[in-house]
Amino acid sequence: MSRTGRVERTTKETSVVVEINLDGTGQVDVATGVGFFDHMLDQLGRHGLFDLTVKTDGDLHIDSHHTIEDTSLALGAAFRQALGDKKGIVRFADASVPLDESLAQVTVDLSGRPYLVHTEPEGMAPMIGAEYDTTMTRHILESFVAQAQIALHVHVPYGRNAHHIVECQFKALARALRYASEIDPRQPGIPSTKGAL
Ligand SMILES: [Mn+2]
Repeated sequence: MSRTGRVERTTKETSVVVEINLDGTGQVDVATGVGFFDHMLDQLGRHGLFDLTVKTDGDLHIDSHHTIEDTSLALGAAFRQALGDKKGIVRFADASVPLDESLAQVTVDLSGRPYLVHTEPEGMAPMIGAEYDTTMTRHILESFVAQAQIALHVHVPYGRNAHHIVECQFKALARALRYASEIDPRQPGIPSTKGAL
């Protein structure tokens, strides 16, 4: 049974295509037009061992907001689709990933209910490169969570460099999503006393 998702999302602001294979090897082909965001999606696929294709054609003449937000919504929807009925999955996972002076701690429940808790150090640099507004990190996570329908807690208890602070979050997110979505050989059914997730 292949655990894959494919989502096409087109509005007057953006056109997005996302394909994901949860049981991949980290093959990533990403082009959103926003370099730093591509770098983050690359981390997500590589460290999640997801095969991930993302193509976004967005209204970058305005700014990168719609491009980043809509890509994140489509990615969340594709992830949800790939999980299918969630039979046999581990469901809960956490991962801590340092990047030099910064640390990210991510905990996830593939619960069927969207909820985000997110904290970052105060006083981050407002931009990474010319196109990535650092307040977008929370917006990416909110958008992903809304469509993936997961509970996601992301904390950066300390860090200084904005690039490091954001990148360690995507690496830890990748690892936590990988472990939570893996098949648990001891757990044949849907891991919920409700019988559904
Ligand atoms: Mn928005």
